[in-house]
Amino acid sequence: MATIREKLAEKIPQWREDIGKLVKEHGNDVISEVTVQQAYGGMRGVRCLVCDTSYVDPEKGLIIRGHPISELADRLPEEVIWLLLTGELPTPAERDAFVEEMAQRRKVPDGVWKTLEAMPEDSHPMTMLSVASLVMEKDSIFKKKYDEGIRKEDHWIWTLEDALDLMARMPVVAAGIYRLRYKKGPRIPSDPKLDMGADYARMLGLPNPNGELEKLMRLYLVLHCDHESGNVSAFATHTVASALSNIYYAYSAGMNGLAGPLHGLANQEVLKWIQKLRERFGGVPTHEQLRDFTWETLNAGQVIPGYGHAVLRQTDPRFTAFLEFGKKYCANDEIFQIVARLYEVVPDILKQTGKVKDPYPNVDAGSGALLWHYGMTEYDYYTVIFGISRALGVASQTVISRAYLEPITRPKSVTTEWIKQQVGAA
Ligand code: CMX
Repeated sequence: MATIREKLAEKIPQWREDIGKLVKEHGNDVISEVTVQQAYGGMRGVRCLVCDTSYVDPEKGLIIRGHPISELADRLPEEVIWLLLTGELPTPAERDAFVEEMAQRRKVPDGVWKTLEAMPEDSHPMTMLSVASLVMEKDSIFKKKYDEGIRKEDHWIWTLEDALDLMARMPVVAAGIYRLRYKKGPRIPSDPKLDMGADYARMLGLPNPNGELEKLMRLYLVLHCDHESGNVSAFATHTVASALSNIYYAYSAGMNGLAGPLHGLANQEVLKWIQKLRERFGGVPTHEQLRDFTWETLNAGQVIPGYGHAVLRQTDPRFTAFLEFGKKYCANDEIFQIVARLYEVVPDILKQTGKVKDPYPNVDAGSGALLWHYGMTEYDYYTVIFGISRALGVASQTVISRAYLEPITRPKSVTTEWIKQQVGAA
């Protein structure tokens, strides 16, 4: 039975050969063009990145290495890591050994806790997460090996070591942040006998009725793990790592992007918005009240958090997976009922605006309601869980980029004057 490193060592030469041949034979073929609108419009739709860990189909949503995300909802996060990295699901024996390997990697250096404890008490938990990653940077194995002098062909090996350490440690760090930031008492140590999701749920110290919180955390870690490479957190991670900065620097950069309200912070914004709704109407509002509130938000020039997407054009299957979980385990919860009712109201309204390209819910629309149900009411923490899940994807993408021997990212910018001349504008 192969370890993940052996598995990759077996596959990478073939991947390199395939890509080398593709670039040699088709290097000058055009796969995308760039319009003036795209240059000013966040490069939306420009095909200029390669990501083999996952793909987002506008109609079907996230597909990980050929598997629609809905098919992976019952898998362990560790199985999904294996899939992201190798392109295959592990055999049961490979899975069990890998779960054990990842558990052994959960050791968080003491300096992380000391630094987090020294931060201002009202620091945002995402700032704490990003800082924790930077604190671990000094022990990067890739950095050490690079300083000693290693061949470019071998960069992926030490990047993999860092990537697996990062993925394994971040849930421990995140649980520690939760306990510290919200004064929940001492940290609960990791239990190496548990898988990543169950261990994280346990370290939070929240009630876990019938094992439901641990099921939710596994689901959470799987659903947010990757979303191809053009989103802000993945692209930021990719760009920083392309300078051969180690994974801790790169992931921290990605998390700083995830902390934006148009990206990962939207799950916190959803709960904030729902709280306002609840306060205004008391209990679960009627459809009419929800319509009024949605229009009021739009007319105030604000976005409806949890709705819309730069790539998707249908209900996000990750939202559907959370909705199904909620229907099964917390159908009577008021916040969950509001989320479900908003889904019946908001898309029609966003369509009426005539400008929103994707009027449907994204992953952030439903995730917070479930966390709230299980007692995690500190909604400014929610993006942290998104972040530790996203470590799985962005760290895997970094390993693959190094396996592909990708160079430093450096697109060309142009000036407005240049564009005017180019298109013959006055
Ligand atoms: N509510 C109100 N207006 C919205 C909207 C929403 N949920 N989604 C898009 N729009 C507006 C845009 O602001 C834009 O308006 P202007 O032309 O006045 O600037 C217009 O519709 C067109 O935007 P778009 O092409 O449909 O969407 P973008 O690709 O530019 O942006 C996104 C995508 C996600 C930033 C946007 O839909 C949004 O702000 N959604 C709310 C925040 C959110 O849920 N973010 C989480 C996304 C998932 C994630 O990354 O975690």
